[in-house]
Amino acid sequence: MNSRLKLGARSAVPLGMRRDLSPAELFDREYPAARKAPHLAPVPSYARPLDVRRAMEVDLSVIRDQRGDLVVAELGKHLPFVARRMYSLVRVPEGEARGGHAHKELEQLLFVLHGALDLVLDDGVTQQRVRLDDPEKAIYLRPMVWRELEHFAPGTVCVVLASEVYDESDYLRSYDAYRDELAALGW
Ligand code: T46
Repeated sequence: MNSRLKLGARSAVPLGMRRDLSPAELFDREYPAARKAPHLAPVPSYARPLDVRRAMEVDLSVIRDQRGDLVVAELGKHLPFVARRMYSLVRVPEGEARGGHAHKELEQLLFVLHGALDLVLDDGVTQQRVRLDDPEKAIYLRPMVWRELEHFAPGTVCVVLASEVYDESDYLRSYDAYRDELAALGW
């Protein structure tokens, strides 16, 4: 009788309390809050904040052996959102710049698979230039970070994982509109 009671009590303990949560389970628990208030959300444990608010650096995992390096970006370990789209910037002509916009809601993880570029970030107050030249280093951008990409080295391959499918209405493509949106949000 007693042992049956104990068994029943044990099975009433929520799943997450009985063992360590996996990175993906931790992500599921913490992410809804981050999504609701990205300007207040804590920095994920695996990310380092940059000077620009809502922008962070993430070290991807590398598995090295004699066949080469395998670089991993995994949900809850390096990737702070569910990726619904991937796109890449390739064959960028010398001297060309890209970006020049912010996103209202989109989150992104950017990294270069090959080559190098300058990512110029701006949160409306602080600007920061980050040289991306290492496939093991990624930049996580929460919403409302103005970005420009320039000084692409020849042959650069830049990959972006994005939290949403393409939606032009998510873009703020003028810096004035970006500043107005920041003011409206009170950020
Ligand atoms: C970003 C930087 C790093 C689509 O139709 N689907 C897509 O998924 C994307 C990303 C773009 N487009 C269209 C929209 C434009 O008509 O492709 C055209 C070129 O896009 P855009 O001028 O925005 O490209 P970039 O390189 O300036 O910016 C892109 C991303 O749009 C943006 O989210 O953060 O890369």
